[in-house]
Amino acid sequence: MNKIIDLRSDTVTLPTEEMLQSILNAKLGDDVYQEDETVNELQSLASEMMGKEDALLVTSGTQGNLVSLMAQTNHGDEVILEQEAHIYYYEVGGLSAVAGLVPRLIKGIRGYIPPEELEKALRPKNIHYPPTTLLCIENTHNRAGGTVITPKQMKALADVAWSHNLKIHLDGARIFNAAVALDKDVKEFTKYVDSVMFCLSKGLAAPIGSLVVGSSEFIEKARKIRKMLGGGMRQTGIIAAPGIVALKTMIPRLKEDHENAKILAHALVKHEEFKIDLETVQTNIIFGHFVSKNLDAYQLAKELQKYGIKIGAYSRTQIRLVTHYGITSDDIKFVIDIIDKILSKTT
Ligand code: TLP
Repeated sequence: MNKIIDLRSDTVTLPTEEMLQSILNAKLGDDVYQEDETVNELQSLASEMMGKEDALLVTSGTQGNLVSLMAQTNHGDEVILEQEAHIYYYEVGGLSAVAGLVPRLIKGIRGYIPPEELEKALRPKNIHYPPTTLLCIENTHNRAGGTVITPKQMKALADVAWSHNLKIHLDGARIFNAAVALDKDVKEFTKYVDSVMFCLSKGLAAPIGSLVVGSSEFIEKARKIRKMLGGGMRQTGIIAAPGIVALKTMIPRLKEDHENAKILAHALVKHEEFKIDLETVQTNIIFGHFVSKNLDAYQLAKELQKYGIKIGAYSRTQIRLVTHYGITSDDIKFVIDIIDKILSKTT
């Protein structure tokens, strides 16, 4: 069997040899007592890189977002999100089911809420309305196709949100992809938000874990909520050690993933069946539609599987392909050749 080329997500990345070695050498302790030296080192590194006071290791991006939302709001508050936000779309409704929040959705442009739309959505104080206390931003924006929200755009949102006393939470699962795409320090983005969640286990290839960062006061609350949600872990250094390697070694190479995604997207749109807005292919995600008389997106995914290629098919037309560590430029060439072959047979 050929190598499996798994383009369903960058969550499938496997740890590097150095990450696996780091687990064996990690200094461990009980992290509920905050005595795991490796966790403490990762949290210091994360807060320094993000330009915030403190950080907290959490099990997943979903847990990190939930913990952050709960620490930033009170039960019953209204939270503003872009219409296709991961927190709203893919996190099992935890924001309402667990955090007791009312989502207010605003349609964005390539994942970006226009500041004037945010301004319009903010209602004056009135006995009938829930208090609006939080704005969520997602960068890069997953369902918009991995699009980048620039620091200038983030500032424009922060100017509106902060002037109305809203807190801002960044779902920065892939914030390093945004930073690498614009060749900017990640702090250029994070300075316009109060809290950030970012993932170690996507493009950075660590096996497990995400971090939440923000002020010391916010992290103190977040730590308690994480415990309530069952995320108080013990010798978590075995998760933190590969996370440190991820932050120290894996960020610059995200550029390769972005180049591979562009090459692949440009090759796909040569076939009229692929409807992909190339302007959205700014990082490692290709999100679009596949429309053909003879084959739907599910069938295309099945055909590709025969050659060891996996893609995301989300509906009869909607597809997603994600490049990442482990996908080489030769793999991309192979995928392009196989798609040419399948489409020449079926059309
Ligand atoms: N996204 C996953 C799936 O849930 C869709 C993926 O394959 O892309 N924020 C953003 C923007 C994300 O894309 C994800 C994961 C998360 C949060 C949640 O992270 P995890 O999977 O660690 O809970």
